[in-house]
Amino acid sequence: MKTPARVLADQVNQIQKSGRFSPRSASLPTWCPGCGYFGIHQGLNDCISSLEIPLTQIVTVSGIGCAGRYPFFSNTYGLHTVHGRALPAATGVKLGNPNLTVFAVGGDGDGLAIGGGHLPHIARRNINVNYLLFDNSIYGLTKGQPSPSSPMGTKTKASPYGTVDKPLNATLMALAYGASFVARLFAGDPKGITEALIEGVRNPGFSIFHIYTTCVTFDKNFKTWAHLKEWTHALPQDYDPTDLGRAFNEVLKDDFSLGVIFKRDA
Ligand SMILES: Cc1ncc(C[n+]2csc(CCOP(=O)(O)OP(=O)(O)O)c2C)c(N)n1
Repeated sequence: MKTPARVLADQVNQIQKSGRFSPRSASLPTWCPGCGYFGIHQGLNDCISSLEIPLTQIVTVSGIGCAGRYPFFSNTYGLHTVHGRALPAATGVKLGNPNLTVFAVGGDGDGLAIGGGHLPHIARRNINVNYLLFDNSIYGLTKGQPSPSSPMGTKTKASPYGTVDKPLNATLMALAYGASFVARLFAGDPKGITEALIEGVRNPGFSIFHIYTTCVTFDKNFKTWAHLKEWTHALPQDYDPTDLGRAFNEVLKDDFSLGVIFKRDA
């Protein structure tokens, strides 16, 4: 009798042999119904399909969390590593085989708390990894504690009187650390995610995609779908993403303008 893993592997092989090019895994995502991560999944899958990179040439690397489960739901090679270590693991993959297209994925807890020390270094080394930061401002997998990007006053079971710390701004940090490509996006706009990803994957060097998303289960008040839809909007029409000074000014004055914030050819 075939093991479940064998059945799955056979299905994936069949899809690949049939010439159908789908980055969607045979395993369906286990995220909660309504989770913002479905929009990101759609955006990344459409990017991979449009770029027509063979699935065998792509590796998706994650840490731990609901976002960390991502590699299971993608028909690329994948590494589900330990909490906060997606970026160093992705660096190793890319250095081991520079021909691969490498995506690192993870939540705001994974990337800004326990793994926060890795972002400056992958940026200053300018490793050609594409990092999707799923920012729902909450620790989803461990049932809703506040994260370093939670707005002040966020009430959770672990912060019943509201958080008192100022949130980190991942877009601003990425600019300060010298990332070559910085985009700020919204899970409710998968098309926008796809477009930015295509541009970022083509741009050499480290690319970060800071994606606002929501945790429908543990955040009923702060970064909800309704609020994110109301707050987010496009960058100004005359915006020039090659001007680093303008990028800093934009991000300091507006938390919710979306698009390619900065890019350089490096
Ligand atoms: C070393 C270590 N510390 C703590 C944990 C517990 N833990 C698992 S996931 C997680 C936070 C996940 O939050 P986030 O990265 O924002 O991802 P999300 O679940 O929201 O996608 C924590 C603290 C762990 N697995 N390993």
